[in-house]
Amino acid sequence: MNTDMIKVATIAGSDASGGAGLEADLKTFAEYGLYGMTAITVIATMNPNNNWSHDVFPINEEALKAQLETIFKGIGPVAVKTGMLGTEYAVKLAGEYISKYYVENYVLDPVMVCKGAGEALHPELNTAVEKILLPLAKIITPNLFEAGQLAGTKEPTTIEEMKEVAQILLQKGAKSVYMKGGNKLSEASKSYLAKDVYCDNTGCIVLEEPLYQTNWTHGAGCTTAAAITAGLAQGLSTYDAVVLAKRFISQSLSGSFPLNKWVGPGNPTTWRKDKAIFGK
Ligand code: PXL
Repeated sequence: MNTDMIKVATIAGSDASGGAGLEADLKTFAEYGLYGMTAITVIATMNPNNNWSHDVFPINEEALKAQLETIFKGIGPVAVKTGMLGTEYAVKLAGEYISKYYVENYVLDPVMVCKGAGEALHPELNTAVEKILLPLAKIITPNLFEAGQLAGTKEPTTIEEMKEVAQILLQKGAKSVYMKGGNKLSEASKSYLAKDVYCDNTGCIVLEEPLYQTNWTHGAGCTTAAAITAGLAQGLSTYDAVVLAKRFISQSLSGSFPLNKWVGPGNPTTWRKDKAIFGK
C-alpha cells in the first residue's frame, strides 16, 4: 500500500476542449506524480458554429459544496489551486474551505479571461476574489490583463511596469506574485524570450525561457499555476516551485499542437524527455 501519495486539489472550471481548466490541472498533477482531485465550479464550452465563442454554465451551490466536502473533509489535499470560479458563491465557498482546513499551499490563479475572449468574463467577481481569496494565497498568478484589473491600473506592457503592478498587488496583501508576460510582452518577440516576473517582499526576479512562435498556447496559464501547486505540494519553496513550473510550461509549449483552426494547447507530457535527460 502506498501511503506516501501526495494529494492535491483544484477548484476550477471544466474546459470541454480539454486544454485548459481542471483538465489541464489534472494532466499537470499527473506529470508531477501527484494524485489530483477536482471541485468543478463551471463548465466552459466552445461553439464551433459561432467561431469558437465561449459559454459558461455554473455548477449549482449545493453541488459545489458537496464536492468541497468530499475533498477537504473526506480526504485532505496538501495543496490547492483555484482557477475559473465563475460565481460569487464559488469564491465564498472556496475561501471558506481553504480557511477552515488551514490550507497553506494555496495558489490563486485569478482567471478572468479565456484566450481568444477579449473581455473579462465576470468583472463583478474581481472584488470578491481580492477581498476573500488574495489574502489566503501563498502566490497569485495573474496574466498581464488580470494583473492590471486586480491592481486597478492599466495593463502592464513592459518588465518595469510588471514589477510596479506586482508591488501594488503585494501591497494589497498578496504574499507573492508570479506575473506571466509570456508571449504577450512586446519585448518578448524582440528578445525571443518568454519573460515572466516573480515578486515577493524580498524583491523581484525575471524568469526567461525560449519564446516559441506558436498560437497554440491554450491552457498555458492553468498549466503554470497547476505546476506551481504541484511543486509546493512536493515541499518546494514558492520560488523553486515557480522556477520548475516555468521550465514545465516551456517544455509543454515546445510541443504544442492545434485542435482545430481556432485553438491548440501545449503538451504537458513533453517534459518527460527533459526529465529523462536531466534525471530530475
Ligand atoms: O485559460 C483560461 C481558462 C480557465 N478555465 C477554463 C477555461 C479557460 C479558457 O478556455 O475554459 C475552464
